[in-house]
Amino acid sequence: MRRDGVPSAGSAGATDPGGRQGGASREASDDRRKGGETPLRASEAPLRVQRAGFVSLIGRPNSGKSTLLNRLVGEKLAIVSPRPQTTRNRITGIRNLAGAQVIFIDTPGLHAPTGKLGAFMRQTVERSLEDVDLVCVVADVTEPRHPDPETLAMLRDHRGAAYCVLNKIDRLRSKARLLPLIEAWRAPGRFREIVPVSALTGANCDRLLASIVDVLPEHPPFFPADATSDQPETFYVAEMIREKIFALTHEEVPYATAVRVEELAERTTPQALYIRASIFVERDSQKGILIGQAGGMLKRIGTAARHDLESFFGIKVYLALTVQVRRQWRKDDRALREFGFLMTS
Ligand SMILES: Nc1nc2c(ncn2[C@@H]2O[C@H](COP(=O)(O)OP(=O)(O)OP(=O)(O)O)[C@@H](O)[C@H]2O)c(=O)[nH]1
Ligand SMILES: [Mg+2]
Repeated sequence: MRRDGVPSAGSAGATDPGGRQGGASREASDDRRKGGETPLRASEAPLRVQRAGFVSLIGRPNSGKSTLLNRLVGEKLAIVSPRPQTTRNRITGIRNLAGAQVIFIDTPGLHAPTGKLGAFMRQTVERSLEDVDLVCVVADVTEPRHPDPETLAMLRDHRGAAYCVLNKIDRLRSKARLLPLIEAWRAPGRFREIVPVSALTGANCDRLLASIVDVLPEHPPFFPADATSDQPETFYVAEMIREKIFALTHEEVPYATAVRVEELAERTTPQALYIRASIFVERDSQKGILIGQAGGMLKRIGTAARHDLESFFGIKVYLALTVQVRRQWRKDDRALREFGFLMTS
């Protein structure tokens, strides 16, 4: 998602109804000519099957769903933290490949919902199972329960294909430890494939992506070839600020925090992005922690977020943050709606 005029892959050239890029096929025929072969006429060119579809990533909190989404899409779209219940919304990430477009949906971790925000997060997972072509259950191999009964229960009403992704294999001391886990997830007979990966190192993620593409239906792309998400930029900005709050504050504070972007404006001379955002907490004591001594904590959050935003957008970013108290916002329908946590339908 660059704003510095650097074209993203596939942005040049029109896409025909079959999803092939004009530019790309021209290049291919130039190559053939260089190699001394007679170029194929359009009618003789082998037809590549175009696939496109939606893939949900579900699983227990902290299993690595967001890390996997970022890895499979090839861009950091979802925030990650070592603590559970980091993701609150449905996050989409689009991977465009030659002949396929995969739309991944990252979801909040499956846990017993507490309060209205918890109920929203749960509903978000349930909705993410509707109308998808594939569900990937992401399970952390270092967790004690395999298969996790709650995750299996979630799949009970889902009729479509499901894969089990055994994540964090980099943390296993020996590969032999993987075999009983594979058997445990195979036993219910629910999963078409069981794929061990490390979302962190990328190990086996290409194989996972290839087998995901295999089950997608033949369909033209749903989004333009250079799209990486369907969410507005303001959503990512708010999420990146929230990620820094997860990284720098403790206990209840990150869970009691919501971020709203009030203004996002691009100016051209010099080219920069001006962002103004509010951080909401539930109590004065939390506000004190977020601001810190002499504003030190807010400054650290702002600097860390600005750094990431600059590499995300590819241009200079000015970021102004303020902290406000909105008492009990996690129980307040109006506040929840305002911060984007109520289903619209
Ligand atoms: N060692 C290792 N750590 C990983 C791997 N994948 C994710 N992690 C770490 O696990 C933690 C949780 O990762 P997330 O991607 O935020 O997990 P999540 O499933 O999205 O969590 P929620 O949004 O809270 O449900 C982070 O500290 C990640 O760096 C992996 O393959 N190996
Ligand atoms: Mg997450």
